[in-house]
Amino acid sequence: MKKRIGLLVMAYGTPYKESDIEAYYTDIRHGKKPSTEEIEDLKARYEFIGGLSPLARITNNQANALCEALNETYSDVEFKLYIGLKHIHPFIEDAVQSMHEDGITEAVTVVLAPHYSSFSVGSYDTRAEQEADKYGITLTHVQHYYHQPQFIQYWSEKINETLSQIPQEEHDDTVLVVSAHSLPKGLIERNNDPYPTELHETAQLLEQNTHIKHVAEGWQSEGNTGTPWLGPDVQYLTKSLYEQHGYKHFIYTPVGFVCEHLEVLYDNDYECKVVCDEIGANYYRPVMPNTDPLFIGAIVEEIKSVY
Ligand code: FEC
Repeated sequence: MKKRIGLLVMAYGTPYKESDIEAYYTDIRHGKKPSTEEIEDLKARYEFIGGLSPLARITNNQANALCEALNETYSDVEFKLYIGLKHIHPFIEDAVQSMHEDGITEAVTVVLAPHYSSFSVGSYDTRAEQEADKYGITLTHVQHYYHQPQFIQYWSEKINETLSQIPQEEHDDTVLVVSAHSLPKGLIERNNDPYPTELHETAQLLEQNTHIKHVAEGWQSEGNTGTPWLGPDVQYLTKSLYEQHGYKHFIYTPVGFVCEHLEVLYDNDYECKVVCDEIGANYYRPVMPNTDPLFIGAIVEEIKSVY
């Protein structure tokens, strides 16, 4: 008889329909309603990427693929999947409540984000813990998986494949931009948060495992809070790398994200591409991990190390 436990997969969440956008954005702003102009701006970005984001669909596919892989890997445990989102239903709390209703007393949690920050993964975990405490459910958290060999292998293969499209003699004129979502700088520094170090280690591992000659680290998708965020921003970085080195090819790997969604399809594929077009350089962005077996395998390995 297998032991039955919960698998709580947590992710950012995205509007399911246009009329969800305002409430979703208000939730991101901790309940403070954005201005009409900000809402219109966000709507325009969603429209630009085709109406809405593919994030909801891909999150479901990733969670199902992970649960299936875990059930194949563990002979003595049966994982039952629950999806809990940060900014839209089913919220993290809804998922924990469903576990309780199903009689689950133990669960493994994982956030669909590879690097740990107390402001990203840590805040998901805290919300899950607070709800689980009400029902006496024990949670084991995966904190990060950026260092897992299969995660690095996924991105390394994609980078080498992209490099193979660029003439060999121009590899010295090619740079890899490794990025994650920016966060407010003050918060990160005051809390000695591991987030910037984890991105740096990811960039180093990619440099060691690929044929790329030049690697730069950047931050993207920063919010508009009037305070400094982690930088350099990828757009600014693109311009300054071009001014300093005259690179002809820019390969963007937004490794802080795990699938195609607004922040990749707009902030990379539109905004960074605009800068590349301006400076006359070529823009490349390999396909995101989505449900690639190497990506799913990386999370399975990390779960095996904690549970
Ligand atoms: O495809 C989609 O529909 C949703 C894509 C999406 C992902 C995502 C991931 C992260 N965020 C993180 C932090 C912040 C902070 C603020 C913030 C604001 C937004 C807005 C949208 C949005 N984020 Fe997001 N984020 C995604 C979408 N994010 C939309 C609001 C408009 C805008 O600023 O563009 C700033 C809040 C504020 O204004 O006060 C902070 C972090 C991640 C990566 C980790 C994770 O996935 O949890 C960190 C995907």
